[in-house]
Amino acid sequence: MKSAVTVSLVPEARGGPFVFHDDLPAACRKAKDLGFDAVELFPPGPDAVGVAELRSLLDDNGLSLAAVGTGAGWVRHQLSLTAPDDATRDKAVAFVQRVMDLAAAFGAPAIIGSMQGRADGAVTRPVALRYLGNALFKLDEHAADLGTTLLYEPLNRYETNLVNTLADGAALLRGLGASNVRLLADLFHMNIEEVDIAAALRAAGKAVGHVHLADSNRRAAGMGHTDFAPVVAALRAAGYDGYLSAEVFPLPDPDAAARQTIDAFRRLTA
Ligand code: LER
Ligand code: MN
Repeated sequence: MKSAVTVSLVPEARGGPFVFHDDLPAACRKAKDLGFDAVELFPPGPDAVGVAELRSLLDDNGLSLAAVGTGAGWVRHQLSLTAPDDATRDKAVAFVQRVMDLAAAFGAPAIIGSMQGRADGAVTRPVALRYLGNALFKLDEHAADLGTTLLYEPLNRYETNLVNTLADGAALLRGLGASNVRLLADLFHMNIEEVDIAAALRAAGKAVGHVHLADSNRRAAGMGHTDFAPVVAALRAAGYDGYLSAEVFPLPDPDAAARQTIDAFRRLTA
């Protein structure tokens, strides 16, 4: 398994669960100094960071790009894959496709998290799930064209009422026959929604393509009460060799959260 740490460049996400904020060159230097394998990027949009600039930042620091988030489509532009109107859904798909294009230049997947939206008065749950399925179907084809994968992230009940567990996410992807979309297992969401985190990971098996490493309270691993040993054992048993990427609050400060994460990562994967 490989280590990654999150960097957000989205001003609206400053209070959010990202270790580093705003300054990408500084974040890359910190990630390198601490010995992370990669950074995971949350850009304000697909054009916020140029490919050449990002490539030299990564190369200069010996880092890979673990994944790229698309949540700015929601927080900045109120785009959603399950919006009531066709035009907004189409824009949301196009936004995700352009983030996928950026990520694919680095062999990295894009993430569908908050862009999945939620059912509400205007869109019933069955309709929202159909919209989500239609969008993922198109995005699966785009991933195939790019030779990349897309990550779909079940979220906890306070963030979506569409898909909250790995099992429901796996069923959605199976129903679509999507061969280039894999699940993102966020251990914070799973702590709220799963009966047994390790059992859910074992059951999802090869469908898991990425892991957000966070403790029960969304702080760095070891700063809450999740028991990570069975979680990592379950990932090992499933043959998981992807990233454990720290998507956590920068508490007590970004450097301490990053150091706590890499220490925990080394202990858990030793
Ligand atoms: C949101 O809670 C989250 O976990 C992100 O990874 C998705 O946008
Ligand atoms: Mn997450």
